[in-house]
Amino acid sequence: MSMRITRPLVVVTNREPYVDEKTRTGIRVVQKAGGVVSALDPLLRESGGDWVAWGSGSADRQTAPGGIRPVPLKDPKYRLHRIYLTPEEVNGYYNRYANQGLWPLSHMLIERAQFSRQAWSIYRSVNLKFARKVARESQPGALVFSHDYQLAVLPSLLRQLRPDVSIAHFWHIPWPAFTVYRLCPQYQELLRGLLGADVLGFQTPDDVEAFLTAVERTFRSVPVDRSNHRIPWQGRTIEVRAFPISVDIEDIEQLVRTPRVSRLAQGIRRHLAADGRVLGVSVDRADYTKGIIPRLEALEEFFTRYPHRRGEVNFLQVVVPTRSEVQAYRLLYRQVEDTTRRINEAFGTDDWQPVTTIRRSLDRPRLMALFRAADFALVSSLFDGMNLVAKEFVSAQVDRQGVLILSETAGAAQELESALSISPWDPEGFAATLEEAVSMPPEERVRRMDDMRLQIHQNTLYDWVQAILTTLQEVAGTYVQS
Ligand code: ADQ
Repeated sequence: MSMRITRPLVVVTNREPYVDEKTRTGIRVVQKAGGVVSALDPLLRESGGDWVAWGSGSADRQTAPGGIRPVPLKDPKYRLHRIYLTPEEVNGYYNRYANQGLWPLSHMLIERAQFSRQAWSIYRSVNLKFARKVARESQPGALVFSHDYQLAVLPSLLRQLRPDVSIAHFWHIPWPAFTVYRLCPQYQELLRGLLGADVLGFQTPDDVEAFLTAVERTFRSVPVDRSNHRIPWQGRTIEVRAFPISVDIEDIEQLVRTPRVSRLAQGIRRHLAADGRVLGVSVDRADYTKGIIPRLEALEEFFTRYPHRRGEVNFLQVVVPTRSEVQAYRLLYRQVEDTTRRINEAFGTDDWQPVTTIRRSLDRPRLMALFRAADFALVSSLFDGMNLVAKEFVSAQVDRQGVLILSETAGAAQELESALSISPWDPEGFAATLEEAVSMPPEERVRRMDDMRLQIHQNTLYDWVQAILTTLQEVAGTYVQS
């Protein structure tokens, strides 16, 4: 990626881009793939800079003398600064306040949200630890690009320590309605924390509106400029904008066309779509926001209402357990297994099983081969900031015969308008849409897929980074047209 960065860049995330793990024979480097890492790692490798993150790997201290891990280890291009957290800090900051408080609240699943002053105090002190590290490592006038709900108060803490730096903070998950957001006991402190940034990025225009409303309702004397999405705050003006995150579609297209991935895709079809069977897929972290149980219930409804489809459709879901320290997540996986079993017992025959659930993380070639091979993909999130799986599926569909069924409450639905839209709360409607997908004529599939592919080509992962950093440089007064 080529873009002009006029000042030293510092990226700040909770998770680190490279985790070093001890093995019996030495050290294994685990690269954390995901939107942010895939976009910012190449940029930092090209332009140099710093990345500050929680050092969570078992060999992290070993490979980072003085807390600095060169990236790559041989022939370093940038520095990864690791912050080490005690088990109590991980629990209070990450498992409790962020994942059991802010995560469910932001997805408007309020019954799941739990807050406590003790967890808040740890959350705040870990944010301060991050802020101090960034303050120490940033060069004068640096551009700081920080991320997400784990680090909501970092921007203002950092600004107090280093008024010379410019800060963009990106919120990856939905911003809830104010009536919901206000349920968080620390909602005012969190807003003040975020308002330390110069640029605040959200996934969709709806999130931007909801955030502006929260500021207006909380600080009634602040004249929020709703038409220009600007907030005057403590002598500065904060830009609040939608920057929908995306994927590297060209890279995915190239990958799925390689002989290896093409062969893998053919193998998947031979195995799961033989004899004219239709293959549907879903891929998610085992998170209750992804609507995995409602999706399975919709499939149950589908096979009940359209009995002629029994034996014709194979549904494969790849679910990778996450956040297993939190009980709700452990319970969810068990529920997914139980529901899968129930459907298979109800409808399965000697030579056909409607649903296969695999518990694992697929590597990129296998994941993309699966997306290329599938006839339809189901994304059924209850709420979702964006949902990159939807965009990855579309990107991998170079044959343009697949159908995307997408929850209207996922951020991606605001861009991918040619997907078949469902409500995860409406099993009968969801089942009818599944039937529509399975019986869709080839020309319509191509037309819809072409529309969505064009959309992603027009806003790739690199456009996302570029838009945010350009805005930040404009605000910092350092933007130079290249
Ligand atoms: P997530 O909630 O993690 O991200 P998502 O956007 O779907 O959700 O990204 C998940 C990523 O993990 C995708 O790249 C996907 O391919 C991969 N993945 C998931 N399950 C996998 C499996 N079993 N095997 C291999 N890979 C798997 C948060 C927000 C989203 C937002 C992103 C980025 O919740 O709404 O889109 O950040 O901003």
